[in-house]
Order: sequence, then structure tokens, then C-alpha cells
Amino acid sequence: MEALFQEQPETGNQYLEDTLLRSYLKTHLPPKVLEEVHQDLERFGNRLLTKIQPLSWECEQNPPVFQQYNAWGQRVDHIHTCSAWRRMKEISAEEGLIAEAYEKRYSNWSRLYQAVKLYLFSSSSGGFSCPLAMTDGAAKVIESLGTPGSLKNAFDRLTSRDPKKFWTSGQWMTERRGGSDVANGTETVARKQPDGTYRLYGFKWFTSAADSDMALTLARIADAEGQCTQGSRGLSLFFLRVRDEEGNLNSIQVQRLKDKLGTRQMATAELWLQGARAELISAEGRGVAAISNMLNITRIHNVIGAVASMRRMVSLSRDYAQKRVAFGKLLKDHPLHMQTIARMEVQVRGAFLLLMEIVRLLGLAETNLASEQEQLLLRLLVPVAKLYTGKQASAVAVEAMESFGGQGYMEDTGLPVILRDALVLSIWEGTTNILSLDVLRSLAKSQGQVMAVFLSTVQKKLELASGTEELSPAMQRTREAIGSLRQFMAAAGSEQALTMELAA
Ligand code: MFK
Ligand code: FAD
Repeated sequence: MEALFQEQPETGNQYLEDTLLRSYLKTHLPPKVLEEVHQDLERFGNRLLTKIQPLSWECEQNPPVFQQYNAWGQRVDHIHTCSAWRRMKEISAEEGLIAEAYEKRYSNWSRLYQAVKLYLFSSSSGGFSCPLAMTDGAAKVIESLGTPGSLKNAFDRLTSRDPKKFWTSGQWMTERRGGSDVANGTETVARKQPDGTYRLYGFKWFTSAADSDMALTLARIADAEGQCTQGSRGLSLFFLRVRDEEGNLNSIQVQRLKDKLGTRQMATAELWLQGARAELISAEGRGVAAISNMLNITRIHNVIGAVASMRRMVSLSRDYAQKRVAFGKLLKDHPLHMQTIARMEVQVRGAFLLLMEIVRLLGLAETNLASEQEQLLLRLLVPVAKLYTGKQASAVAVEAMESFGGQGYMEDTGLPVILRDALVLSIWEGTTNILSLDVLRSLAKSQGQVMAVFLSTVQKKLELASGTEELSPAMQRTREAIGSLRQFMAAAGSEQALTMELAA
């Protein structure tokens, strides 16, 4: 009997296939902006499919290799990356994946447009979305400091479209004694030099994309007696180059690369800072507040990564349902299977709309067009979305894996890569509970205003959805508001309707 092979699941041009994304852009962007953006995204979707996705697989197959000594016994601490990884860096510059947000060609819509490109890029980036997140965060910090003259070159490079100039940045916060409790766990000391620069001494326990050109990091400035202020008020923010013009490390030793469950395409190193030359860029003792600008951007990137990963898994799952036969019919004709897919689709759509809302608000804030309410809402939604979608991405990846049956578990399908990479999304950039505490921080700092704005926004959305002008009783409002993420999801479509739509 002739064996029958099932076709493998595939996605086509991700932009053209993403009907929710396209309808969102159509509804929200001004027509002129839409016209230009549409052309670019269609072209980018084709480039992703034909050129970038194969590079992504190459990155997975050729993870970075650490060489500590050369053949003659000299310490070199070289991190070898594959050519596909280096090509991702060039592509990121060519596509303006950071530049777009800072050039502001489309005013407040530039940030949203950048986020859409990053969302399309993420699942085909071979892990390069990680350095891009930190690069964006570093550019944001420098911009928020008014782009001082000494950082102008760095800013220009981080936001460059020229692959030869483009830099990526690391974000070195975590130390052995604390990744969540950075304020008490940071032991790195900064000693001032006669020329006004500093030398940093300490150990950074997790440094991702360690092949980056520069980094922002925290340290405690030692006084004349060598004493440091402890706690959050003792931390200051520093800029440093990882290597000099000749490629020598800036008084840094690489202890080793982490052996990770996922994100294996990208080097995460343990670094000894042994007098690394650095520049103080925040006010003394304001390091955490200054790096928060980076945190909030990288957390948004985390949301982008989560939504993109869910989108990829569910799109593949939907495609597979059109190809795989069980019990004499395609999976798509089994209502129970389609209900499972529809449940995931609701999750993706809800998360996508939440992401769009956040980057819309960020775009307004960055062009001074956001009202005070919108700024408060943004402050609240970033940690909420990061913590929620981080968890969601893991759950959806596990569910989606099952939808491919045994094949979902097979390494060479690439599906386990998506699952492994999704699992980190709830850990890095602040764990779920740390982010829930950040929600409380935003509440306390605004004296409850973030919640008032949130409740009134949810109320307005509910009224819009139900078509009634009447206010609900206060208790019901509160309950509905607390379940607001579910409301976002409900807005994306009911499970039942989707089950039928997807099976059609
Ligand atoms: C798909 C791609 C995804 C991206 C991947 C990138 C690779 C992975 C990189 C990493 O994982 S980098 C490491 C990430 N590390 C963290 O996220 C740290 C988690 N811990 C926290 O977030 C803690 O809450 C924190 C370190 C911030 C606590 O520090 P403190 O000093 O105990 O907090 P404190 O005293 O409440 O706040 C100090 C100041 O910062 C306050 O300002 P003021 O002094 O003016 O009042 C806070 O308001 C401000 N602040 C803290 N968090 C803020 C913030 N401001 C705005 N937004 C925030 N989120
Ligand atoms: P801990 O802070 O020890 O937390 C352990 C557990 O305790 C967590 O579940 C946490 O939620 C919980 N917990 C801690 N405090 C509280 C509290 N107050 N209330 C309730 N629960 C609490 N860091 C960088 O700086 N730069 C990087 O480039 C980087 N890359 C990374 C790459 C990968 C692949 C991974 C896995 C991590 C990376 N990290 C990086 C580190 C990451 O940011 C930290 O691991 C993370 O912030 C958690 O810190 P921790 O590991 O010290 O855990």
C-alpha cells in the first residue's frame, strides 16, 4: 500500500493573511499613512517568507559558541555567532525596525507601525527580537535624557538604517543576588576616574545578546572611602561600550554562556566587569528610575513577542487542520478540534488588540498628543499586558502543540522551538508577580488615578459594545473592569462564532 504523507503546516505572507491586523490598520490609520504602510508591510511579508524565515532556522541550528582561549593559550573570550544571526542585524537596520519609531515619519502612528513590523518579524527573527527590544529600550533612555552630546553617536547608531553603522544594546541588570530585587541585589561598584568617567567592578549574571555593541547597566558609586549607598537610592545608570575599536573587550571577562531551555539562538552570558570604562548617564542614585524607560519599552517588546508567537502557532494549527485527515475527514471538519483552535484564536485576537492599544497610546505619548488620562492608562497597561500575555503565550503554545498530535513534539518541525522560546516570556523583563507589584506601584504613585482612568475607559468601551448610554451599577462596573482583559477578548469575537468561521 502506498504511504500517504501529510503536508506540513505553513504560513504564507503573514501580513496579507492577518485579517485582524489589516482591518485594525484600515480602521485606525489615516488613509495616506495606510497607503504607504500597506505597501511596505506587503513587501516585508514577502521578504519574511522567502528570505528571513530560512535565516531564522539557520540561527536555531547554529547557536553561538564561546571560545575562551585561542590556540596559543591566550584568553580571547570570543562569542562566535553564525552568519544568519549577523544578517538579522543588517536586516533590522535596513527595515528600520528601531529607526521607524524615532524618525516619527508618521507622527503618533510611527510607534504603532514599528510595533507591527516587529510583530511580523518576531517569529522569523531567529531570536533577534531580543537584542532589538533592548536596543529600542536603550534608545528610549537616551532620548528621555535629552540625547546628551556624549551619547549622540550611540543614539544615532541605535536608530540607524545603515547596517554598517547600526548598533544593538544589552541591558545588564540582573546579578547573582537579585534579578527581581535589583535594588538590594546589585553589588557592582563604580569608581570615579580623574577624567570623569567611571570604572565598573562586579558580576552580571544574565546578559542577553552578549555580542551587542553597547550596554546600559546599574552600579553603586563608591565614595572617597570606597563606601557605597545601599538599596535603590544607591544605584546609578551607566553607559558602556562592550568592545573598543580594535574589538578588545572593555575590561570585561566572559565567564561562560548560559545553557538555556530556549532562546538558544542568542548568547546569554555571565560577565565579570573588571574595571570596564563607563559613563554615568543618570543623576546619582536615580538609576532605577532612569532605566524604567528601558524596562517599559522592553516589556512592550515582550508583549509583541508573546502575541507574535501565539499568532504563529495558531496560524500553523489552522493550516494543519485543513490538511490532516483523521477518522475519514479533515480536522477542520471535527467541531471539537475546531473549538479548541477557536479558543486559541480568541486569545490571540484579544492579546493583539491589547498590544495595539498600548502602542497607540505610546505613540500619542511620544508625540505629546496623549492626554493625562492616556498617559496613566499606558503606565498601567504595560505591566498588565506583559504579565498577562507572557502567561498566555506559554499556555497557547502548549495547546497548539497538541493540535499537531505527535508531530507537534518533533524537534525538526520547528514547533518545539516556538514553545521553548515562549516559556521565557513570563520570566525575563520581570516575572509575573513582580509585574503585578508594578501594577500596585503605578496605583500608589498615581494615588489611585490609574484605576479611575481604567474603570472609566472600560465603562466607555462596554457602553459602546452594548450600545447603551446607561451607567451600570458601581459594583458591576468594578467586576467588569477587573475582568477587562476578557472584555477585550470578547470584543475579538465569540468562541462559537469563530468555531464556525474557522471550519468554513
Ligand atoms: C521578545 C523580546 C523581549 C525582550 C527580551 C530582552 C532580554 C531579557 C532582558 C532582561 O530580562 S533585563 C532584566 C529585567 N529586569 C527586570 O525587569 C527587573 C524586575 N524588577 C523590577 O522591575 C523591580 O520592581 C524594580 C527593579 C524596578 C524595583 O526597584 P526598586 O528600586 O526597589 O523600586 P522603587 O523604589 O519602587 O522605584 C524606584 C523608582 O523607579 C521610582 O521612581 P521615583 O523614585 O521617582 O518614585 C519608581 O516609580 C520608578 N519605577 C520603577 N518601576 C517603574 C518605574 N517607573 C516607571 N515604570 C516602571 N515600570
Ligand atoms: P528571583 O528574583 O530570585 O525570583 C525568584 C522567584 O521569586 C520568581 O518567581 C519571582 O516572581 C519571585 N519573587 C521575587 N520577589 C518577589 C516578591 N517581592 N513578591 C513575590 N514574588 C517574588 N537579566 C538582565 O538583566 N539582562 C538580560 O539580558 C537577561 N537575559 C535573560 C535571558 C534569559 C533567557 C533569562 C531566563 C533571564 C534573563 N535575565 C536577564 C534575567 C531575568 O531578568 C531574571 O531572571 C528575572 O528578572 C528574575 O530574576 P531572578 O532570576 O533573580 O529571580
